[in-house]
Amino acid sequence: MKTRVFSGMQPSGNLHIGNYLGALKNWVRIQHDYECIFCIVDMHAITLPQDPAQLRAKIVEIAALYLAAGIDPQVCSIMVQSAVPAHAELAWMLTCVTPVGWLERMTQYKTKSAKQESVGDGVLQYPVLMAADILLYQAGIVPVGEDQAQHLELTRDVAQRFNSLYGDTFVVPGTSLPAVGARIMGLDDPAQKMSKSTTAAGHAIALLDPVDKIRKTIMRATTDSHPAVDFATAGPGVLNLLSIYQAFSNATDEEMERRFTGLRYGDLKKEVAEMVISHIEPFQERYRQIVSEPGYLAGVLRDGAERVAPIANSTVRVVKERMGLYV
Ligand code: AQP
Repeated sequence: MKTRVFSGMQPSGNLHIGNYLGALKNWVRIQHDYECIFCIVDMHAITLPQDPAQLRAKIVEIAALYLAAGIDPQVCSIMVQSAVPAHAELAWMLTCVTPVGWLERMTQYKTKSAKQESVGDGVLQYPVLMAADILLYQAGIVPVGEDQAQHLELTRDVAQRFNSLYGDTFVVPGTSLPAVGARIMGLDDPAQKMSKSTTAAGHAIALLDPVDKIRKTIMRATTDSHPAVDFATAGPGVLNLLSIYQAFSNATDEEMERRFTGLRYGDLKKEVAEMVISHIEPFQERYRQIVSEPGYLAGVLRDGAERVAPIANSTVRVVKERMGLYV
């Protein structure tokens, strides 16, 4: 039997090249080697305020982006989190075995709660819901970007705690980070992770940005005061541009050094822009075709949910039995 893979994205904004290089590209690469479930985690998105109509539209957009990136719905299950109620059921049961201190230590909780006057409980519980998503399917591998590594560590802790309290129940999952592109930084500020929720101009390249905008954003990216690429002394902005190029092109470290050493920053940016655009243009063309058939997309999401629901329901049943709930 193939190892099961689970991962997801929040429909909380415009997917950017960080989401693609950190996660989606990896999903496409491994989809034939494992039994994959790729989710649109809408219940995670509502941990922060969302406009309902916009959220509904984003769910469909993200599903179309998964397909445009090359996820094959014949091989993988693509589904929306809220379409399978077992996610919420298991999340509650796991909440009851998770110490609050574990959640308060999460970096994402600290960052997101610092930006708000009043912090919703969902922001704190976010990683428990993520643990439920993964453990529900007994996933062995979870391909994510580096920012989610801490949440995955927590998922393992929750699984181990449950297993030790109630007997072996959950597979303890492993993380899978890409070798290059696990943490793409903001183009305006290479000290900050590229993020959907940062709306500053020049920060991110969205997968659906027009080509002209992509070129402009890259040409204006923050670099450093050196004139040309030197791998030994390059600052974070230049390293970020080089990572973007390398992750899109799959070039080796040696190829990167040969191609870019001594190149002036303006020329580096031109090459990065062309590399990104050469991938994004056909991607956007596929996206347009996919959204022109909304019935097809709805069918993909319905099939995905129908395929995974029996696995999820059977895990919930076992967990209820182990915890002594009424089944
Ligand atoms: N900058 C990044 N570089 C590499 N990978 C990244 N990911 C996110 N940002 C980067 C990975 O993309 C997947 C989907 O993430 P998510 O939708 O759960 O959102 P997130 O991790 O909270 O990241 P965002 O895009 O910055 O969204 P907001 O601003 O809404 O929080 C994950 O695998 C993530 O690691």
